[in-house]
This record gives sequence, C-alpha cells and structure tokens, in this order.
Amino acid sequence: MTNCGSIAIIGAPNAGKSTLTNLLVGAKVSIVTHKVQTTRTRITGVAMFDDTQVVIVDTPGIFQPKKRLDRAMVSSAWSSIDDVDIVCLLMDISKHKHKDNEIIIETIKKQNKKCVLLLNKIDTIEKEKLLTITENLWEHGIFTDVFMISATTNSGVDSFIEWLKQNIPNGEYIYDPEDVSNVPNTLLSAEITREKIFLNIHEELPYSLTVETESWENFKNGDIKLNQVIFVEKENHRSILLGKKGEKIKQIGKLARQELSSIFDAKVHLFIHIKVKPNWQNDMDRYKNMNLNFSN
Ligand SMILES: Nc1nc2c(ncn2[C@@H]2O[C@H](COP(=O)(O)OP(=O)(O)OP(=O)(O)O)[C@@H](O)[C@H]2O)c(=O)[nH]1
Ligand SMILES: [Mg+2]
Repeated sequence: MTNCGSIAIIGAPNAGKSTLTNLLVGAKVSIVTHKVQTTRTRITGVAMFDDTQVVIVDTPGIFQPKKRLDRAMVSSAWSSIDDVDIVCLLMDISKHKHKDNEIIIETIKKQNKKCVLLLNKIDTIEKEKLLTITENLWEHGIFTDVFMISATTNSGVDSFIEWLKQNIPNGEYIYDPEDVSNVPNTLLSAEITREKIFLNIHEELPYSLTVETESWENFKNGDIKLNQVIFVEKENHRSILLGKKGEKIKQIGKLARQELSSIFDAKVHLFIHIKVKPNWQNDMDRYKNMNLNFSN
C-alpha cells in the first residue's frame, strides 16, 4: 500500500519555503536567494519518503502587493491552499511578529482553514525563546501541529518527514518516483538565470526584470543550446546588467551555464539577450510564461 498526497508551503517572503522544498525533494527545483520575493510562481516538487510520495507546492511569498506582478504572485500563493491535502505555514521564527505573518494568520482564520506550522530558522534564535513563541502562536487556534526546524541545518526536518509519512493519505503515486518536479526545463533554466541575477545585481533591478527561455535545442552529441531573453524596463537597466565591457552579464551567464550543465548533466551553450520592454509587467504573455494569472 502506497501513500500519495500534496502539501503547499506558504508564508511571508524570505521565510525559507524554497530552501525547504529543495531539501525535501533532494534536488534543486526552486531557486533560493537571500532576497525577498525570489519565487514568483508555484513550483511543484516531488519528494519520496519510503512508500510515501509527497507533491510539494512551493509558493511565492505572501505580502501586501501593490503592482500587478506582486498581486499575481500573492494570488498564486493563496490559490495553492485550495488545491492541496495539507497546508503548511512556514515562518521565519525571528520574524513571527512581522505584519506579513499577522495578515497571513488572520486570512487563514477568516477562511476557517487549519494548517501545520513550520517555525523555520531556529538556528537564528536562542533556544529559551522557542517555547514562548510557539505557545503564543498556538493560541491562534489554526494550527494542527507545530514543527521547529532549520531548513539550512536540517534540524527538526526528520520529525516533519515522519509526520508526513503518517498523515499523507493512502493512494497511488501521481508522479514517477524518479521525478523531482513538474517544472518544464525551459522555466527551470530561466529561473536559474534569474537566480544568478538576483545574487549578482543589487537593489531594485532584479525586481523589474524577467527571464524567459525562447528556444531549447538538444544536439545529437548530448549538448544543449539555450536562447534566453531578459526583459528590462529601461535602457539604463540594460547598461547595469551588461556592466563594464559586458563583464556583468558574462559572469551571470557563466554561473547559470555551470549550474545548468550540472542539473542537466550536459554541456550547455547559453545565449542571453537583453531586451528593453518598458511595459512588460502589463504584458499578458509574460504572465502566461510564468504560469501566473494576468487579471489580478
Ligand atoms: N539561518 C537560516 N537561513 C535560512 C534557513 N532557511 C532558509 N534560509 C535562508 O533564507 C533565505 C531565503 O530562503 P528562500 O528559500 O529563498 O526563502 P523563500 O521563503 O522561498 O523566499 P521567497 O521565494 O522570496 O518568498 C536564503 O538566504 C536561505 O539560505 C534556516 O533554517 N536558517
Ligand atoms: Mg522561494
């Protein structure tokens, strides 16, 4: 008898949702950076724990959205809770009082939902504080279980996995047990390039650009040729991205290519073009490409 079910990991930006997703899956399916709002769309990973298959939906961080892209991201995160068997609210324990977390808790209460609380980054606070924080949060009455974890040091995650094995319903596997994700390779590779931009370009620019894979070619010798485009809003954004003598984009391309070669176990030829498209955040096609709903 096998078990199979789905969980959504929701929470404020930067809480560690994608880090935990990758840890549970055992492979990098979702990009991670130290910056908020890294994940822009739902990313489905597949984890196997003995005879239990867990379909993990990593979601964009929930915050108070202003722009259309922000609204689409937040709405994509909230919509995940109706599609899964178990909702997990992941919280950076050091930010448990942050406004975003208050709003998330209130919204869950209003919807009469229950969820599992995953208190993450316990490596960043003193042990003595853990119990008081947990007790205070428990009083909200919306949590069925609480786990204290660190997704970077792997602390406490085994207990959560054991709990999943007990609580995921009986059922046939939905995915091949060898699968790690249902994210198309074109999207994953665009995400990897976006991650390198987030890590190498500072301040606001990473938020006002998007990356798409325009073409993907598999060669007979196993090599892969990728053409990607980065849409930016302004001409000076292109200059920042290029850097002096094109050094910046060269470095980003190199880092992305190295990681893609390792993910796809092949030689990757990556060609990146930068296009200035002032209004891309109001262009429906860009949203389709990210699996986001345009009309939010
Ligand atoms: N110290 C510590 N850092 C962590 C832990 N888990 C994640 N991080 C770090 O937190 C940062 C954000 O991690 P992500 O996994 O990208 O967070 P996220 O919730 O997916 O963020 P968004 O996609 O922006 O909503 C990264 O720098 C991680 O390395 C943890 O348990 N302890
Ligand atoms: Mg994320």
